[in-house]
Amino acid sequence: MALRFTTAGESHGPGLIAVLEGLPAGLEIAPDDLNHDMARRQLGHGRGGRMKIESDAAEVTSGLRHGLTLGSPVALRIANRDYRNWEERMSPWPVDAEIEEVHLPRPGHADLAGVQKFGFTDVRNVLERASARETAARVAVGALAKVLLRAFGVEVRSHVLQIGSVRATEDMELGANAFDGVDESPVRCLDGAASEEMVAEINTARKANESLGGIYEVRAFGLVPGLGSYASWDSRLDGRLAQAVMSIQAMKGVGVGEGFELAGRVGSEAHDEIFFTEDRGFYRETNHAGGVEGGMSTGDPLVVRGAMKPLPTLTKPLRSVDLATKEPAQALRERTDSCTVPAAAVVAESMVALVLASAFREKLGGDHIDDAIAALRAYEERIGWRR
Ligand code: EPS
Repeated sequence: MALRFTTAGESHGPGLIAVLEGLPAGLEIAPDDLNHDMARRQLGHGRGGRMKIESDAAEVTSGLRHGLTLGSPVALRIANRDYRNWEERMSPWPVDAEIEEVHLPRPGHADLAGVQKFGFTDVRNVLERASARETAARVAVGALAKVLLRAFGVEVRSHVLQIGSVRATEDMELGANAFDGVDESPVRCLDGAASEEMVAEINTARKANESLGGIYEVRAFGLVPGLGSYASWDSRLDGRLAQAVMSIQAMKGVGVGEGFELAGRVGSEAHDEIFFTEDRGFYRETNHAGGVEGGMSTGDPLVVRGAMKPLPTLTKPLRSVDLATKEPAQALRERTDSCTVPAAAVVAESMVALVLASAFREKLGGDHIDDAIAALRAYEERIGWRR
């Protein structure tokens, strides 16, 4: 059984829904497991006015009883508090009021290709679903995946490496504990000096009606070798991670380990040599590969990076064309965030957690969490895994 999830919901509609299938029974979940990550996603310097309206919390409507999973689909609902300001414009049912259509597609957004594809005249039919508001639902199910991973001894963490032109110092050796204070940085960056420069760069960009992108990194600790498989293209762990992270709104690049940097190295400096001692079993002293070889986890920390473009909703809009008149016009001008890289890193944690949790489910099976843990112990024993 793999994990599967789907989300539904428009940004200014009544709310978001997520359904997660494939959790084993008997997994203990607390409300804070969900709401803590949902609150983390709302933070970060550079968010706009919407985050003052929303205070995300997930209502569980199925799949849990008295704090334990039932092995049935878990359904979650997150209300959009802003819906009260949009009821007529976003009503699921016909309304008497005249609703003005949006005809000014934003370059870089789903707007133009979306109306062409679905045959709409109103860009709002596209932008409401294309909006990154949807990531609140992903984080809710991702939080459940993290609870499952924790039962297997796995932690998923993230930090921001770059915002605009400011790059933090990098350290491939960072362990899980290094991330403990990361949410205290307003940009979720572990490098204090870079953190301050990032905040300043966001402030400058905001004053100039600009937006900023950046790069974040997700790491997962406590894995075992052999999650995913080399045997079929679509079971490769790195391919699945790339799709999961790339599917987050505004992503333009994903790397595993040292990713694109490896392309310019000679082979002897790109790979992680293998050693063995009775004490440690098989181990490597470097992790250029970011914990994946041949589409499988190696058991070393997983390192996945995502590159996010600057948000395409701008307070000083770019040139576009009015869909109704075909005349040149400025793109839609809307309330917006100026930088959401810190939040995107939290979303990427969730997506990575969902892929890893699914790979564990495929490998270990089990209807009850205790079956899955017993299968994990048996596997660790078989391969002599000592971490
Ligand atoms: C978003 C635009 C902004 C963001 C939104 C994503 O929303 P609004 O148009 O309501 O101001 O705040 O993000 C969220 C609502 C969220 O929860 O992250 C967009 O166009 O993608």
